Amino acid sequence: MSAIRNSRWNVVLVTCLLAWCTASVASANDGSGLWLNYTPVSDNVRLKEYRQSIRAMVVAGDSLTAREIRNELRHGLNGLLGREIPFDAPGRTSNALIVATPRYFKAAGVPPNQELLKSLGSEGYAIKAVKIRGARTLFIIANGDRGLLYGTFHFLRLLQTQRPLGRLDIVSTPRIQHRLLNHWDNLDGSVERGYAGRSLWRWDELPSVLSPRYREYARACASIGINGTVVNNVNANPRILTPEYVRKVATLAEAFRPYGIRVFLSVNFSSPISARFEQEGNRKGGIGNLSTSDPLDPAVRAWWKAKVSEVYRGIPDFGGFLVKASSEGMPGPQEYGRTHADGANMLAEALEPYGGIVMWRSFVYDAESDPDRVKRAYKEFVPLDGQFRGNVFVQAKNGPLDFQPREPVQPLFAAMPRTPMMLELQITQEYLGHSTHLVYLAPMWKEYLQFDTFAKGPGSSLASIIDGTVQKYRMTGIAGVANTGDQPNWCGHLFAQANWFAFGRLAWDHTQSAEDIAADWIRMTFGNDQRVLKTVHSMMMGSWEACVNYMTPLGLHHIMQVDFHYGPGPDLDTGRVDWRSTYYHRADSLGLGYDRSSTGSNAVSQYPSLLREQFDSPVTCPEKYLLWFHHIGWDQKLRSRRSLWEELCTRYFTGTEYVDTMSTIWSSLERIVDPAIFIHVSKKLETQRKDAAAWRDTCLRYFQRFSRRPIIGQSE
Ligand code: GCW
Repeated sequence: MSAIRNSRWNVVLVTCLLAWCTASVASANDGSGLWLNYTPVSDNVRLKEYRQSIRAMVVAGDSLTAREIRNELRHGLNGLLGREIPFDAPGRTSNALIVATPRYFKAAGVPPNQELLKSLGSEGYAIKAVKIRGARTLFIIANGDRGLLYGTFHFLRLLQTQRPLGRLDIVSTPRIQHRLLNHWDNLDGSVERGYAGRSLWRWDELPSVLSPRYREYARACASIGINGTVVNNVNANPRILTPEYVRKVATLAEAFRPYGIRVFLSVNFSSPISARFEQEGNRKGGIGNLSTSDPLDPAVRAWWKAKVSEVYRGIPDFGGFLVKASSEGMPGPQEYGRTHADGANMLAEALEPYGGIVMWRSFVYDAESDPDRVKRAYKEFVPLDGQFRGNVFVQAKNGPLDFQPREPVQPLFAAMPRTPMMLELQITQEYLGHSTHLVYLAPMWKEYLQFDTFAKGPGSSLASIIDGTVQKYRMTGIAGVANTGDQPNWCGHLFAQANWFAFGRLAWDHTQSAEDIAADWIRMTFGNDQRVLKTVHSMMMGSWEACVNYMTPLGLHHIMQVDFHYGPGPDLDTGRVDWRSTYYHRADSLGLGYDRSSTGSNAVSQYPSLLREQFDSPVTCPEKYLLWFHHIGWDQKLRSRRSLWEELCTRYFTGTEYVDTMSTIWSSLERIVDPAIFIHVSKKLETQRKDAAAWRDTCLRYFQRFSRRPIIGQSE
């Protein structure tokens, strides 16, 4: 009897356990939905308003993009409003959401304002609440499908963030034309500086197998306004241009196309050279049959023209080439005594008939040209201004060194009035704690975008240079080095998704604030709970400054581990101190910092007047760049009235304490946020705390060898 009872109990127990497991599996949030979760609207007043306003939908047209718009609205509104909203036949104009181009509105007897349409261009949109013949209607209007797609995502965002719809009157157009992700993904599936798993592109399965992630990727990009992607690493494998790989890339392009994402490729400058050369121990081996890739050689030019036409046969809307040449061992025109302009122009000429562009990177630092690395790109490129063909961008990183936690702006941006400059930001956190540290990057990007370059006197922010306002560029562009990989949550750290999101939003409109973008991301990711919003927002907003403080305060730079770029460079246990750290920080018994003033390396001379003078004097130089431009005595007093040494200690402690605080306040959300997400973030924060403390202790103990002063453990 009892045995039977026991076995019954076991069955019940097992059933319960199974049910519990299934439920927890179903509810476990792995972050794969990104900011497009479409969870039910929690505010009942809003929910009622939305349900009343959207009784039906009309999406005009039947293009692939129109179909995706329909899918998105169906899926989004289902989730948000908890009910199926029917699609109505064209003609309906009341209590409906109408997504259509001007043709539809004309046919419905409500011709749209011509001036508005003109201002929208090919990608802009308007979202309006209007009364048509006495009935209330919401409409999204754009001149083409892509505008409608962006407008649709904006509309859904309004619902996700629970905004009122009654007086909607939004007009939005992108300030920058080319808004690209740059993937440093290799053909073997690895990702250079990638911290979220392997590449999203499964080269070995393409073109026959189509991962559902391709579509999801394009959808996520489109939702934030990104319109192009360079799918392979700038350290480009020449094989990307073989017919085999072009077919694979064409399949990706097809998956991305409905979402308005154009594909671009990084190319290797030696591509036309025969592989035979590689076999002979010459690393320049490419995929062609030539013995040179001299850009002025007619055979080389013909090779590129034929190759480009082959690419366009497979991918008719192909975007163009990104090139890293004569940089970090990559081949380039200089090997043949030619200039960057010669190289870029050869490719540009081949691409021009198809409307393709070249993005020629300025990340060069040939040691011969100057002992100070940060000066080298400017020296090589400024003399070439005006020599590039019309479809060439020069693409420069935000700072003159290399994606450091903080740098002053790359002076090249102010010095190329006749060459469209494209800005390259890094979303992947190569130098900012990989996918382990929570660092919200939008405040950093805003600092760069708002940085006054003085290109044409005061008021020449970097943003107004790259959006073409200052120099009247014929084309404009911005790129972000992607932080995506094949991990379920795409970016490794849930909070790293916010950086992908923020990059897209700023690329579309750089005037948006980092605060507003963070608030949107939090609401769209975690829901609209005020406590979560406030807590998470406060964590994010100071996280970058904290990272600067615990890694490289006061203008310090490149003192991280060689190659890995994660922890601090000095290794106190072995006593081995990498040369590069000494090179960049110049610590000695007198003080700390790299003297780039007019009496030092004179890097300040590359900045326009006013900025130059400001940076040149340690008195007027902003403290955040102090040790970037100056060698400062250990006892010199700073603005806080503390000595340099005391200030350094204070900054390191302030940075680490911020991480401790993030960790504490995150714990307060334990029962409020999804348990899986809670654990995921808690673990990351725990590691970040340890890492930040290691940064502080290693750096201070290391610098102490020079300063010979006690470490003062206090923060602000
Ligand atoms: O920051 C450095 C990285 C390299 C990268 C290079 C570049 C793709 O350490 O990994 O190579 O910059 O931007 O070309």
